[in-house]
Amino acid sequence: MQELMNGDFLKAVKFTAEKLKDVTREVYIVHHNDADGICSALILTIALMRKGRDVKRYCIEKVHPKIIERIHEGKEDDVIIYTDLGGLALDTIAKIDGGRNYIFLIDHHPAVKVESEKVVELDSELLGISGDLFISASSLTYMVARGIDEKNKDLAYLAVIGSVGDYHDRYGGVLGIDRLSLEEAIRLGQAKIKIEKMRERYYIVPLKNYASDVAKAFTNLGVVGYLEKGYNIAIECTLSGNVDDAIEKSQEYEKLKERKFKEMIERLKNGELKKERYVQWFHAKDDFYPMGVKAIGEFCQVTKDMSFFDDDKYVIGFQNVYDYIPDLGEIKLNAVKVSGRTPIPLERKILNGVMPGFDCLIPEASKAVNGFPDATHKVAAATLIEKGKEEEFIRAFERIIETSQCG
Ligand SMILES: [Mn+2]
Repeated sequence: MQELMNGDFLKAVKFTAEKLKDVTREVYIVHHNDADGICSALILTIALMRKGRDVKRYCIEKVHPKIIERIHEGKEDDVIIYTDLGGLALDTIAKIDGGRNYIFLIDHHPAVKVESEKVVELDSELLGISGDLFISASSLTYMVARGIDEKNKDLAYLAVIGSVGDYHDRYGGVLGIDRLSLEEAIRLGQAKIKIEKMRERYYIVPLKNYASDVAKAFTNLGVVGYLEKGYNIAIECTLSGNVDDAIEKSQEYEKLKERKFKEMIERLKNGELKKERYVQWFHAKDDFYPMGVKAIGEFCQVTKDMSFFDDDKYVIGFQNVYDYIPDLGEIKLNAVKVSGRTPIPLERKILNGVMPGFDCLIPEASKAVNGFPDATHKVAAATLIEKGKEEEFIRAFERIIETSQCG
């Protein structure tokens, strides 16, 4: 598989693996709560377990300075690996750590470059491989695991599940390095390709289920069951080789989500949706529990074109960030997650340049209330603001449109 990859990438993978190979320190894995993050954590956990290392994991939704502080607090000369998140925050992570520990980043998201003796940064985007399509965090950790020990090649099926979890099969099948993980899994008899409606589906032999079903279940457990540590069910079931229980539990969470979303829709129809001149907004407060803050974005996405929303107004949803991280305990974040979406007619106006996009509106409105813009695209965006500043945020948002500050 090596002759197909660029030299710098392979070198960086090898370097990371060499550094992890004979580690004798305490190892902590910080990972994202979706299927790709869960599979990345699994691959690293198993690879290090096989080296006789016991690892501790922290599953988080987002990197936030207060969360980083808590993770690094009291640790000295330990190894802390961030995977499937952290790329853009690596400078903050390194700064908060202050050189006390060895930090590894194994990520496929855009990242800032950090040069430090105690930081090992393996980010596919920085090495010219698109993490959006050609390599999942799981495929990347899989390459590292193989570098740690050749016998870890039998973790290929986990890389396939992670890749499918990030929808890297959206053009009909997985591509690039994800494809190499898949081919390895096929060679080892772990995966079989089935063509269904012009698309590939991957049957994962050791787990007796399709990758897409396992991935969906893992993301559900991690996201909908976040505050109840649903991700641990995914991890334990995979380690025991029986994911049927994980799939069943995830279906319960799926039902819970549907019920919560339905209740919220009713409330919005019954007057909880506030309409301003350009914006229509609502606050889910703590009512999506135990779902993490991804819930508000998903809710806006699935409801934005329903008839109770005006089709020419921006949709803004707020959800309280819990002051509690399941693996870390209480952390006073005092924050609210803001999600923005647009009904299709407004989306067209934005894409035609008639109305400003969230890519300008959200960062600008966040700035007005000292928020942290997160992911901002033209027609979908998210940010974190301080609790209590919701109305001020909406006023700033309206004002920015009114004064054509965003064109
Ligand atoms: Mn990912």
